[in-house]
Amino acid sequence: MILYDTRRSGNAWKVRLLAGFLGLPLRRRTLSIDRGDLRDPGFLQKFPFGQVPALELEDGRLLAESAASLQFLARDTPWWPTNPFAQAQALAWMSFEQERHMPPLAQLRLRLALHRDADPGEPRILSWSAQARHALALLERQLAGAGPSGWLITADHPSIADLALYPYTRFAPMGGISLDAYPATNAWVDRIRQWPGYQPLFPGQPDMDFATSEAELPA
Ligand SMILES: N[C@@H](CCC(=O)N[C@@H](CS)C(=O)NCC(=O)O)C(=O)O
Repeated sequence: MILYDTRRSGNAWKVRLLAGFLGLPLRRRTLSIDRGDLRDPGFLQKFPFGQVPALELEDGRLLAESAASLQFLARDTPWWPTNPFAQAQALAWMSFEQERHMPPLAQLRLRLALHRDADPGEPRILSWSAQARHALALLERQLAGAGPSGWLITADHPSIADLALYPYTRFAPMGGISLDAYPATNAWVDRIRQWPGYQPLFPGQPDMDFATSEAELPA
C-alpha cells in the first residue's frame, strides 16, 4: 500500500501512526507542496481533492481524506470500536477535529512556526488562537472525564478518534499554545507516544516533531 504524504503533514501523520500501531507496511511517496506536486495533473487524476494523505491500495483502489483512511484501515481492529454508538461518537470527534480543531491549530503552526510570515499580534492569529484554545478546552474536558487511563471515547484501548485528534494537539506549542494549561490532554499525548508501535513525525527522530525547517532534518 502506498501513502502519498508530505514530510511535515499532520494529517498524513495520522495514517502513519495507525499503520505503525497495526504493523501495516506502508510505502511512503513523499511529495512537496512547495514544488507543486499536489497540483501535478498525474496526482490530480488519481486524487482530485488535491491533498495528502492519500492511499493507493495494493489492488489499485484510491482513497483520500485522513478520516476515511483511518476508518478503512482500522476496520476489524481494536482501533475501531464495535459498538455502533461508540462508532458514532468516534465520527463526531473526528468531524470536530476537521472543522474546529485542526484548522486553527494548523494555521498557527504554518504561520508562526513553518512559514513565519505572520505577527503573533495580528487579528487573524488572535482569532485562530482563540478558536484553538476553545477546541483544546473541549478536548481537555472530554479527556479529564475519561480519567487517567481512559481514551477519548473508549475505556481500554484508544480509537482512531484519539489518532485523529493527536497530531495537531501535539503541534499546539508550535503555534504558541502550551499544553501545560491542559493537563489531561498533556498526559494523553504522552500515553499515545508510549503506545507500542508509535511513529514520530520524522522517522527515527523522536525529538524533532517541532522542527520548523527542512534544514534541521536529516535528508
Ligand atoms: N480533510 C483533509 C485535510 C488534508 C490537508 O489539509 N492536507 C494538507 C497537508 S496536512 C494538504 O494537502 N495541503 C495542501 C493543499 O491543501 O493544497 C484530511 O483530513 O485528509
